[in-house]
Amino acid sequence: MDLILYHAEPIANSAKSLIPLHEKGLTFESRYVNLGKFEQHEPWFLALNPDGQVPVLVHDGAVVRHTTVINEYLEDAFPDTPPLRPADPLGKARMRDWNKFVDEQVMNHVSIHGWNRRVALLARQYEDAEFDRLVARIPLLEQREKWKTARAGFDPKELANAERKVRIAVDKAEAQLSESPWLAGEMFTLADINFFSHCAMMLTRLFPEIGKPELYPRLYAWADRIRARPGAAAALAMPDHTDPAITAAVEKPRGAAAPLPGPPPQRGEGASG
Ligand SMILES: N[C@@H](CCC(=O)N[C@@H](CS)C(=O)NCC(=O)O)C(=O)O
Repeated sequence: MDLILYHAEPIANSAKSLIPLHEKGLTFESRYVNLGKFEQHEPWFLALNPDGQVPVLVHDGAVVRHTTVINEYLEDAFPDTPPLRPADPLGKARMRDWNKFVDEQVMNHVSIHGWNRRVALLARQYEDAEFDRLVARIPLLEQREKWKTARAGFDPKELANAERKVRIAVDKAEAQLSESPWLAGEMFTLADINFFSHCAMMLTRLFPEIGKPELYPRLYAWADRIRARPGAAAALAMPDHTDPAITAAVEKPRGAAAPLPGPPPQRGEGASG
């Protein structure tokens, strides 16, 4: 097999590269990396990605890292497959404008809520000494600190600030979708995949005050259109190996014993990057 993707559950960064592979109809070998078991920090994986993060693409033996780079690489390397990037310079610029926004101003703010909900449970599975041993192997200082904070609990002020940033991003997407059917214009692109994977697909579960279809009707209709696409649906249906007890705990709406208004979490909202 000349195309391999190392990835975790189909959400966040892993969904972001699994969706293009499926949308483009590319045959690839899926190699699952269990983040809950810290496999991404084992020496064999660090040889592929010294950052110790998924996903990683290997094409004919060459390693490609970072989702936005991987996704554009697929556009360049497989020009005869269905495009997910506009052909014209302005269309490309609009797509990259959204990708830059998601990568720099959305992803991390959603992520700390995901870590607060899910990764915290993974981190608390371990005794202190074993956790310290696992964390000591993490190559990126920031990720080391993030795992420690997930175990100890994030600062409520930091969580509130992140939620504020997410609301700004969701407002921006809703406004854009009143002007065009997709974020970068008339075409479904990598920008839609990016915002969906890093924000929209877990909005209801992580941010019950924001994630309501009545507040963001265009965004919810857009997300439904993405979920209905055969390629995206196939990517989102890829196996979820999360411990069922953790999934059950994670899928409870945040801070609520009783269900909150809004639709039930969609499939694939359970895990997090
Ligand atoms: N810049 C990287 C970020 C990748 C990333 O943050 N991956 C997460 C999964 S969503 C991960 O591997 N987390 C595990 C860890 O950091 O230990 C990309 O775009 O691929």
